[in-house]
Amino acid sequence: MNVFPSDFTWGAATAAYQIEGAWNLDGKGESIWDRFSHTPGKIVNAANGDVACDHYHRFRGDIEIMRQIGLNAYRFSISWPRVLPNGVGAVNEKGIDFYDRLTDALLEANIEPYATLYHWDLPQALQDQGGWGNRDLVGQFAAYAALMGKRLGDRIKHWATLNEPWVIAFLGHRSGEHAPGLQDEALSLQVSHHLLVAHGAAIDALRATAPAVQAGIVINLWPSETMHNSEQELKIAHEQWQQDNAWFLDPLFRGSYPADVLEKYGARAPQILPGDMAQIARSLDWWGINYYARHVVGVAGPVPGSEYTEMGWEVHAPALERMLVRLNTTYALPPTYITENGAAFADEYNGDGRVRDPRRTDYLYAHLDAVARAMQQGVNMRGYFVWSLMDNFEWAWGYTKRFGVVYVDYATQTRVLKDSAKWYAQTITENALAPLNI
Ligand code: IFM
Repeated sequence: MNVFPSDFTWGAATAAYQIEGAWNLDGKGESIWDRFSHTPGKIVNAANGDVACDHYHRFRGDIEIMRQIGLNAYRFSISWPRVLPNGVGAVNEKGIDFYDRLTDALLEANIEPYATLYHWDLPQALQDQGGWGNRDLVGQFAAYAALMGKRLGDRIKHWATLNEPWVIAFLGHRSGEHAPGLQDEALSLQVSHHLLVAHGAAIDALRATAPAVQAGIVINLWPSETMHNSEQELKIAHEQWQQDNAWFLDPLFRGSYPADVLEKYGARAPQILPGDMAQIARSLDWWGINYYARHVVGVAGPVPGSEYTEMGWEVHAPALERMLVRLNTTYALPPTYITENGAAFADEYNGDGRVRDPRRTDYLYAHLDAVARAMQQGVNMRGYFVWSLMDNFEWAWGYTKRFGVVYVDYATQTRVLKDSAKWYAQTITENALAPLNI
């Protein structure tokens, strides 16, 4: 049985648009996800985040649930248009009040808040001026970061600038399956660069306004592994790693883009201004990895013998251990967290007070075990956040994918702890992986 350090952070994560609801209440401005989800044809079943889990009104009950699970940390995001309806300029005090109350209630419950400044809900007013393709966003994001540092930095110690820049750049601006729904590769590459520069500018802004903060970023990583280890497969896997992961990691931890990827993009490569790379490579107090699955090169369709989640993602925890060890030998890493890890399964609730989700518990067990193994090999892991605290709006998939360790009945907003939440609670209490058969 793996024992974790006594100061290990045990958390759960959510994001504003996925749970808050109250999309136009108390002065909140429109976000690109409000606009996108209200556009016919974009989201499964025409769902939207107008109400979502109604967390805006139910956050105290949700904190009570966190307490029951025994979490010592909660990762959430701040909705930029809730606090700055136009993205810049006039502050919406009622929006700040919400995050004030949430923060105070978390601290009262002895739950450490981990705030993310940007989990995809850009103010629509800024999108109307070109969104992340517009370099002005760098200064505007830094100003937003400074505001939040000033207003909440006395109580929130851990801040992440961005959540998953890969998704923002490429699902939002290349494939178009996420807001703002654009399909332009050169734009997506410029966006990825603006995101990274904005991240560095926000790190400076946070530190300038709240010197005691721990500032970091959250990156989603999908390692590419091979089926037969042939030379050809290894080459493709390497190229995928460079293009998807090193594209963000090298600038952050080395101050340069991978030369092979820049060369491949040629004229589509982003415009980089003097000083940008140093701005991106600011030292970080911590960083988070969101890990769900791996890509496997050399197999068409499912990997024989592997299990898949409702998202169609392979369940394969050993790839997490291998990736953590590899990252640790490749870069000089700051303290590292898993800021998201979890699985969607077709959970059902029959009203008897229990949601039986053994496959999720197995998934969490295997991935936490991988984290523990990586720690034994010297990786400086400080904590783990399950995705997600509760079922929520899964972006283009609407409410059809349930990732929570807490079940949400959307018709009544009833919450029910799934069996996986009970297993996680026991693991947290023991600070060691609980047996699977509880
Ligand atoms: O729901 C998302 C989250 O917003 C970002 N990371 C991946 C999760 C599951 O797709």
